[in-house]
Amino acid sequence: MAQALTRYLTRQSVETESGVVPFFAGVWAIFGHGNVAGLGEALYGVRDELPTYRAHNEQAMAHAAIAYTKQLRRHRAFACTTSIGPGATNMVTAAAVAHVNRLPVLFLPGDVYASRRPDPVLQQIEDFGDGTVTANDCFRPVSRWFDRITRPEQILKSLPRAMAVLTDPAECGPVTLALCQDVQAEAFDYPEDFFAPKVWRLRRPQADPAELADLIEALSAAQRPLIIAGGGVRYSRAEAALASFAERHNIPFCETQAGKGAVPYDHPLNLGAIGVTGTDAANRAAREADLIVAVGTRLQDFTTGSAALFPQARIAAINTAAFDAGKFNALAVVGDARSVLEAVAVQPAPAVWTDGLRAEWDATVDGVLAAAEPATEARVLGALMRTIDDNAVVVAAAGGLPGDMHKLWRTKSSGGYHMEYGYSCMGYEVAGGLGVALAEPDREVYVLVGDGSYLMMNSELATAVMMGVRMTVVLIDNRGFGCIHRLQKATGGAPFNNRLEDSWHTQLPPIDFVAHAASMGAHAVKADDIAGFEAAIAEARVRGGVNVVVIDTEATTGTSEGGAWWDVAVPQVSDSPTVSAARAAYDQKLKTIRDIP
Ligand SMILES: Cc1ncc(C[n+]2csc(CCOP(=O)(O)OP(=O)(O)O)c2C)c(N)n1
Ligand SMILES: [Mg+2]
Repeated sequence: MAQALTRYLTRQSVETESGVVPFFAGVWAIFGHGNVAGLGEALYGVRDELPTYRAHNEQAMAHAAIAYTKQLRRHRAFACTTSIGPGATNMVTAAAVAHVNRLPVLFLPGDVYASRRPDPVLQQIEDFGDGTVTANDCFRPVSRWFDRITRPEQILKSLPRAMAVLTDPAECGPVTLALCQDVQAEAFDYPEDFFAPKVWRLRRPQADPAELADLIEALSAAQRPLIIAGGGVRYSRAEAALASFAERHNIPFCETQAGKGAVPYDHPLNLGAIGVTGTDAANRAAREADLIVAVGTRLQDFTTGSAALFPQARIAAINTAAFDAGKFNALAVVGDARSVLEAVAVQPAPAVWTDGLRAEWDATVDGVLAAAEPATEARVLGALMRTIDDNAVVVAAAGGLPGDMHKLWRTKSSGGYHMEYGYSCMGYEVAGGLGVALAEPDREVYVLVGDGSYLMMNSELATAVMMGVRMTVVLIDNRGFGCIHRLQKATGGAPFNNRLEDSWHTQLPPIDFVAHAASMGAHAVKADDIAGFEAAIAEARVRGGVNVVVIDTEATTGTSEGGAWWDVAVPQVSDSPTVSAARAAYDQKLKTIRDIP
């Protein structure tokens, strides 16, 4: 069965702008007793067509798979295989990352014996009330298609279904096929045509004419329309269509984390980031807009600030997924972003209604980035922007960085801003950088990571060295979970359990990140200040390979410019006067937001 499965994977291709390419770029694998003998043996057999890569942590290898497909806008994907039990459940968080971000990854965890002969087999969790439950059931809520292969012939039905999900623009997300250990090794006479080469097409569903007509009517009536560009713009390859739509109609646009950089930052209609980490330009426009055209976005609370930022505006949502198009009682236009944007034409507005906002914010950013001392996260970003290639890719996921980068980063090329913010999963960064470097080996890749995220998951630094990729990790050390410390203070809380100094300790750990990264084979240096940082980045660019540049910043202050209110529930009852004050302010604010209809 495992041999049939791997052979099937090698026969799946996808149509891209640059021709037909194999859909699966390879398989990330950490072997154990649940997959080494079955799937492992099969992977060895197809190693020339479907390479297997060894990682150090199952979650991290899946992060690399996710970053790879995100960077290639879902055109190609990886499979990830693990042993049963801990190897499998290590991957569940990554499955959630893929699920939230609607990204195709094929998860192939080993599973218990279908025959149950050796039950309880090593690493089998036993359910007292249900013989069909295994550890892999944890994948169910984070898979778009889940199946347990308990007979070899089941893959005849399950693999085509898996491919259909992985390549469908609306259903797209992780697929989990839990492979019973004994079944992997079983023989079956599969029909030859099961292995016929198949070319998948990433379809572009057209919108219903009535929904298009509604959108045209809403656009014609709007006085102050604003477009939100989400990740769907990138997945649909609708960057040019979006810019042209905005230009044709004189409509300004702004960007979510996943949509950022679809159109370069300096496009005259680009107001930049929207939401809790948005620019003043975009957020002011959102507050005043009478029609929000949400293109390919999940309208998540933080990213778009949807409920609080534009409580009154009408929303028209263009999305391949009816699920997303129907949020906030929106005027739903279910269809591919590019197709819809190309199909719509209305009388253009005489002028852009947000004139001046963009330039004002641009000047604000200039000010934030310019100063050199002391080294803040924002100034590190400024220094990086001054030093790197216009076509470089920055990768980040959690901590203070996504907020600062969303507002301040000046993305010059599509795909130059790779932010995992659907799940904002700490530990994505280094492994994600590896995935991006594999996806686009000709672009410079910069991973931006906080000390907290780095400590949570750094193992794939060694894999990156081993695989000879080129990437530079910028490690911002503020001695703890700085952004959560600031959130704690903003909600009236006492500084507690976030910065190292505020956490229970007998001594503060003297973590030497340079020595740590160097021990895994990276070239690591510490920059003492912004000037030293710029020099270190310039050197890394010339050196190539895997570099780590560490710089200290301070955890207490974030970037105060830009931003919007975020709904973070504060206790109604507390002995602390600061918490009670924060709650009173919270209650006031709740009166102004879009309530559940
Ligand atoms: C896996 C995971 N656990 C917890 C969180 C919640 N969280 C978000 S940011 C953060 C702190 C990150 O610390 P660091 O990487 O040092 O960045 P900083 O906040 O200092 O900028 C935490 C705990 C998360 N996003 N992901
Ligand atoms: Mg930190």
